Amino acid sequence: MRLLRPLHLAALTVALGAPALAGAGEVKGRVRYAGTPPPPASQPVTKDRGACGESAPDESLVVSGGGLANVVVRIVAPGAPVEPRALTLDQRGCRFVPHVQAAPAGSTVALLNGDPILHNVHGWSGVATAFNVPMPNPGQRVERPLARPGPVRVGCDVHAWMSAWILVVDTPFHAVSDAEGRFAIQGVPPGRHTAIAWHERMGERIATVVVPATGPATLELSYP
Ligand SMILES: [Cu+2]
Repeated sequence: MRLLRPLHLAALTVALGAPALAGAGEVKGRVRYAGTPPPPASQPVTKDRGACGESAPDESLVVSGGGLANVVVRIVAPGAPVEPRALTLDQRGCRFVPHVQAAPAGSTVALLNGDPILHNVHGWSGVATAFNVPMPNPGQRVERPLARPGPVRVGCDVHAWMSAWILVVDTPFHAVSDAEGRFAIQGVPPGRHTAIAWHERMGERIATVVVPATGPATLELSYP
């Protein structure tokens, strides 16, 4: 029994240390939409109604319970190593899914056609074409690189109402707000950081967040 005692002490130390570190490096919070949002809008579907339905929701401003969805929140971290990721942008019922996502430069996006009709996926970096992919076949999958930081606006040349955004970032620390505006970013080093929020219609907001050595940091952001 005497030999076991140091092991018990070690286990106790780990158990006591764990709660203090819970949430360390996490930046979480909510993006609020202050004021009364405009009523949800829809866009007319002008062709392929069999596959696309009668109307399509306008996803450019989605507010639920005062929270703003589809905001990319990122933490500025020069020199932090970034891991390229493999994104997926599906097309279902003549909508892009998801509407907004983010990834570091050097990542790839796999374009999928989940519909039984022709789509033509057209990505724009500002006024320059980032990719332009005709997708006539159901189940078709085509990968394209996301080379440099900045917003990529994605449309379909066949269906004018289709819209998605990919924010290509230069930091590993980023997240997209959910339907209630909530977000959580993991692994942020302790210290004072600049946070940048980006929304496709309302642009950027800048805030400061202090990440403690233990426990999470809370970041509240507000539009418009
Ligand atoms: Cu289309």
